[in-house]
Amino acid sequence: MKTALITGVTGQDGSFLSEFLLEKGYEVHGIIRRSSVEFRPRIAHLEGNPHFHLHYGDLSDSISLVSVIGKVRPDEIYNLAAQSHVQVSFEVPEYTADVVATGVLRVLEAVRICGLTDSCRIYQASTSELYGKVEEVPQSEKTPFHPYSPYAVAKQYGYWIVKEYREAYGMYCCSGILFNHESERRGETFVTRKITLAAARIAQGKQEKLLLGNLSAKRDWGYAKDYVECMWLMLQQEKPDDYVIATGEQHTVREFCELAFRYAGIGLEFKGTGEQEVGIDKATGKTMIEVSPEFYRPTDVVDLWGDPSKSKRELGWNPTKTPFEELVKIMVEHDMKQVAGECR
Ligand code: NAP
Ligand code: F7E
Repeated sequence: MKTALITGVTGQDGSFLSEFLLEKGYEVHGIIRRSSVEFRPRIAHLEGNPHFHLHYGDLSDSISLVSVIGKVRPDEIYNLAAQSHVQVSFEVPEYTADVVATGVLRVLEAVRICGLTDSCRIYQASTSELYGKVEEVPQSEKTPFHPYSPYAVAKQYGYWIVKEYREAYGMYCCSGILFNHESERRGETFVTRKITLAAARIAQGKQEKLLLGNLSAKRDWGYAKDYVECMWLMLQQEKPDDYVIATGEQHTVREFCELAFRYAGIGLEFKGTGEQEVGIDKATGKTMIEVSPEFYRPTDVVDLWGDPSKSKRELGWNPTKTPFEELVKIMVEHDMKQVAGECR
């Protein structure tokens, strides 16, 4: 039986990955932070499982990492912990750098200190945000990076330090360059979940309007549940390498809104441009969506589109298992039920 340690176990990806590894027969350990609220909704259903174990720790605290890694002695580490919100990274850049950049170094060094250099395989959660102000479309493993936010600059350090430890110490560590992946467990301030929750609330008369930022930003959105399989596949290869994980399809925020509202029973039509653009209910003429500069970023990434050829070819992964339409449907159906149970 293999042992895996997941940092960021309470997050969207950490929760799906825990389920995936438990099903594969792994002993799964996760690192959690102390919080004043001891309820972890995404993994509550796993707590109590005899093969699922939680340890307190923090990516900003080397001692806790050495202590947990030394105790668990994992075969595989999935480093998913991060301050993962791009817009928030402009407000807390130093903290973001500490966790997202130096945090990766701390995990790698903890593995060395614990004498696991030759036995422990490490997955690093890299990101399409590395391409930032993109230098070509679509983006592949060969596309140059141009990070465009404090979050992305910190992730670039994580990417390079993983590559460095691979070459300097022969460690089996690799980066998954994952494009946006979403789900019914996505944090509520990321644009997709903000839209599906708002569509559900508006359809049920619990919210008047939705305020959004850049409606023209384009993303390659996949389903998180499919993406965690790739993290595992990357650690099962003969040699460590870096892979782009994406669907190969691109949509705008505006298109995501149209589809989500359609699944919630509202036909939307967009009118106007820039800050004057509005999304109108075609049936009633009522404004459902407005643009608010509050959600603009000092620098915004607007053209992400991944080329998953290498992961398809070498990992045997299917990038279109859950098509875009299906992803939006899963999220809206979930949120229609969640909102129906909410107080007004
Ligand atoms: P998420 O839902 O925001 O989860 C982040 C996780 O990191 C949470 O478990 C959080 O714990 C934990 N964390 C934050 N700061 C920490 C710290 N200082 N020490 C220990 N744990 C800490 O993120 P996600 O969407 O699952 O993404 C997982 C990883 O993939 C992240 O590294 C993200 O940057 C990266 N990524 C995500 C995407 C995407 O589209 N989802 C794409 C590419 C890369 P709390 O619950 O205590 O806050
Ligand atoms: O923004 C635009 C916004 O916050 C997507 C993280 O998981 O994926 C995620 O980062 C786009 C941006 O995700 C709103 O300007 C418009 O262009 O959902 P998001 P993100 O920034 O792409 C990458 C791959 C990661 O690595 C990150 O960890 O949507 N947008 N209006 C908006 N975005 C938000 N959040 N809120 C709005 O109202």
